[in-house]
Amino acid sequence: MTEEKIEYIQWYPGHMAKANREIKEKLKLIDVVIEVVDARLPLSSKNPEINQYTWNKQHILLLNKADLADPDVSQDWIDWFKKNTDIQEIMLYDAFDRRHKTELVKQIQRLNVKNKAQLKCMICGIPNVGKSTVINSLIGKKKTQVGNKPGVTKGQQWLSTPDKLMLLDTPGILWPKFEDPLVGLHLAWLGSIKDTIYEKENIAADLLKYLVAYYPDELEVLYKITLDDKNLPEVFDAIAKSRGLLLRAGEYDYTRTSVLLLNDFKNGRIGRITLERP
Ligand SMILES: Nc1nc2c(ncn2[C@@H]2O[C@H](COP(=O)(O)OP(=O)(O)OP(=O)(O)O)[C@@H](O)[C@H]2O)c(=O)[nH]1
Ligand SMILES: [Mg+2]
Repeated sequence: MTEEKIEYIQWYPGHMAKANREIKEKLKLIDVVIEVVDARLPLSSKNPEINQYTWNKQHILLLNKADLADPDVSQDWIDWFKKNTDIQEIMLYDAFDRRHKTELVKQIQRLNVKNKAQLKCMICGIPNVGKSTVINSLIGKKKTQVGNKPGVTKGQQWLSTPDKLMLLDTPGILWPKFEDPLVGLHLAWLGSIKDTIYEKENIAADLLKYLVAYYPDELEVLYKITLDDKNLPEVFDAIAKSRGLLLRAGEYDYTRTSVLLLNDFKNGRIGRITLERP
């Protein structure tokens, strides 16, 4: 069995089961659950198990990284969540925009129906959606460790904000089984599962297929290529050629081209893109 195969089977690792247990232990203290998803894939990045934590809590859903998502589709998602869930507050969020922070504090305080002196909020979600960055935005300082890869936060941590909130940062958690196999692929695009679980070339090819269909102009501009009626391998070649990613004369380096495409997407360089529609 290859190493990748083993990792695939063990992709719901022991530390996530532990993180899940620790979240359940803290729930009785919590007033507000702030669930964070990635606005570029709001449904795939939403852990269905979090509903078990929120039924008797105030619940806020943040579609974070909204600055990287397609604004038109984001609005459709807000409408969809309002119609199809009973979550109290649903917000587009950019953790680096202070206006969003001000609005979020206002919404949290609006949910303080019992007029508590200090509200306790738990921030949870899958890995790499920006939970710790959201906390830093609410504090106004870099108090938690962040990074664009899964599993940066290893344990829970309480932090207080100038607005008298107590925030609990939690490690990203996934759920043990994806009903839809596409979800695993989507989470690899977001960097929410380790990118060694799938072959990079396969993840990149599926991403490229989506981008060619929905965001052709962005691809043409970033990579200085023309799509015309090129098929997928030809588009790959064109990107490799444009970026000079060659193995030897006349032979393109698909691994480096795949890594380039995945990183450009993860870091928002391709443009404002949403990979899932309601
Ligand atoms: N563009 C953009 N990037 C963001 C935003 N929020 C977070 N990020 C970036 O996303 C990456 C992950 O952020 P973290 O806060 O570490 O994510 P996390 O959910 O705490 O991740 P784990 O602790 O690994 O579960 C970092 O590179 C952040 O800078 C946002 O609103 N917009
Ligand atoms: Mg974190």
